[in-house]
Amino acid sequence: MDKAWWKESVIYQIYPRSFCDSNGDGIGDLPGITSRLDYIKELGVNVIWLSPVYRSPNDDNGYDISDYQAIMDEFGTMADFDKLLSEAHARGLKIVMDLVVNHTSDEHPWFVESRKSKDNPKRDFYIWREGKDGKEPNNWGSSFSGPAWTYDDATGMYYLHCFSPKQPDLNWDNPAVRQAVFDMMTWWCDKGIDGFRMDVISMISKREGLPDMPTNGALYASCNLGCCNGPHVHEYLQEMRRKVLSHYDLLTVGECAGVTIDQAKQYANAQGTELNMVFQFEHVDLDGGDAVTGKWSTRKIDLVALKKLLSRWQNELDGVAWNSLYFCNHDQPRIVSRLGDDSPENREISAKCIATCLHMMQGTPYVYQGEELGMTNVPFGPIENYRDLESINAYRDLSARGVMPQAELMAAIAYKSRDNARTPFQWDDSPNAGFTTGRPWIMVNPNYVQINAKEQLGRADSVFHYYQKLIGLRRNSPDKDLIVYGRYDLILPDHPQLFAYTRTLEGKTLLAVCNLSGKEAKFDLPEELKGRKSRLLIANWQAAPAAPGAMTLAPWQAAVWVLE
Ligand code: TEU
Ligand code: CA
Repeated sequence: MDKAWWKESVIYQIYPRSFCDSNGDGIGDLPGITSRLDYIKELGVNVIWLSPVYRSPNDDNGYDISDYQAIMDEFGTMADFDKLLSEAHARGLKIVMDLVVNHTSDEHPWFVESRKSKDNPKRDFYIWREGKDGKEPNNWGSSFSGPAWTYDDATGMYYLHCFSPKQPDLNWDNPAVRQAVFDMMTWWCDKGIDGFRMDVISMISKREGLPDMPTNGALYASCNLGCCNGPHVHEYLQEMRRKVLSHYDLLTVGECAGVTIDQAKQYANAQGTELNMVFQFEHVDLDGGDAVTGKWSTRKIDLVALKKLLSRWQNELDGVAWNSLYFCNHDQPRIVSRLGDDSPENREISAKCIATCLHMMQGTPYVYQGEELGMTNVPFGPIENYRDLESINAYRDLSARGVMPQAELMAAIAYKSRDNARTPFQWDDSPNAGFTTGRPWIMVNPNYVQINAKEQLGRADSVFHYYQKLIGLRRNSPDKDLIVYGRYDLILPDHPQLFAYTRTLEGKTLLAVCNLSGKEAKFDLPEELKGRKSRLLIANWQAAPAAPGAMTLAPWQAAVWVLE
């Protein structure tokens, strides 16, 4: 068991645009974040991950960067960033930056140059190809609808963009691109930041020859097929490790679309030649549609499938790599509305149940802003109320092509839109949830009157205080090593309601039992765990027994015991 601070950390993700607005323009900003550091500290996490704060035309809310070494005007200045960093450090909070280097904005000076002429020195910073028979160079599609290629008049060629046309993909096969990225990373490290979350880093090495890929009946082949886990990705990450990461003590997590367990063992290998850990997508893809509808479906996650999948990640990475633990981020709908029950009766207990299930696993947990309050999906209504380009493009594309009935499409967008995670943080019950004194850039969830931080801070049994307790157990309690490093074993693999598992370390066993269903569930202690001295670690109901035994769990009940 190799110990590391990043294995013992809990990370809080901030989506700056929606966290706290300090100047009334309706957009969250850096001074707003700084003003709320005490809140984050109180939750008990030790690391903050900031979604991108760099200069950006905001086609994709900062994931389209036009200057990596400047702050987005709406978020403040570099002086505001330096203040945030030093105020965070003063509180023992580390700051991890988002690193978006699979692509830049089309307004980045590199691309502005690159598109000018075929012999421009920056031409090969991006991926340019001639059309084929008057059409795109291959059949790849963008993750945000339409083709992954856009024709550029200036030179009569196409450039590749796995995301929006305003996010051209960098050409990582060009050593000058790699060096420019490494220099930029070094500049941030020298500033004193504490790590990187690397956006779609699994996509930087494209398949040799950019071949057509299978469409599986869709209009285009998913560009993931041509870009994820490509031929040189590990080589480039090892170079990044040698040239940048190895010189600092950082937390690194790669967002790895399309990553398999076997690939993750390499990306997050225990020898430390690449990244600390990855974000995998298999569990959040469990409720997707087919190749044509993509993620747009209202299907629910099958619990048995979820258990088997997460357990495989737990077991296979043990000792050879390291897991990240997440259900929520700025791209995912709210987990209480997805896996739990967001009705007034069950919202809090189901949010706590899901949190228990995730936080007692092996890996580094990530909490996305508002998750710690049990914030829910949002009743957006008509498409005009959405802001996310993925949702808006999907609406246009799928409705134009009549892929599914209109009502079904709107239901799928309401259920899955990334905007569900992006409405303003609910601070209190004052107008606009205390997020801004102005007009918020995206609607506020009307349930802020009931669900807000102020109310929860003042109530001992709130979701906030439950997260605080879970995080405290992992960060500083006598059972910390067991929670962070213990071996994971799933029990009752086929039980349709209970997600139950043990964690074992040096003769101590932790038992987590979570009823992830809206019905009562019967549990019996497995023979091999009987007869041991036990104590209750945490539970989401008052009368949880001090020792586990045969019992009936009410809907959404969860408890954790330690058996000595
Ligand atoms: O997301 C990458 C990614 O895989 C997403 O396209 C994901 O599949 C989708 O959001 C699910 O609906 C990263 C960022 O997290 C996302 O916010 C960016 O839009 C994207 O990269 C492009 O930078
Ligand atoms: Ca502002």
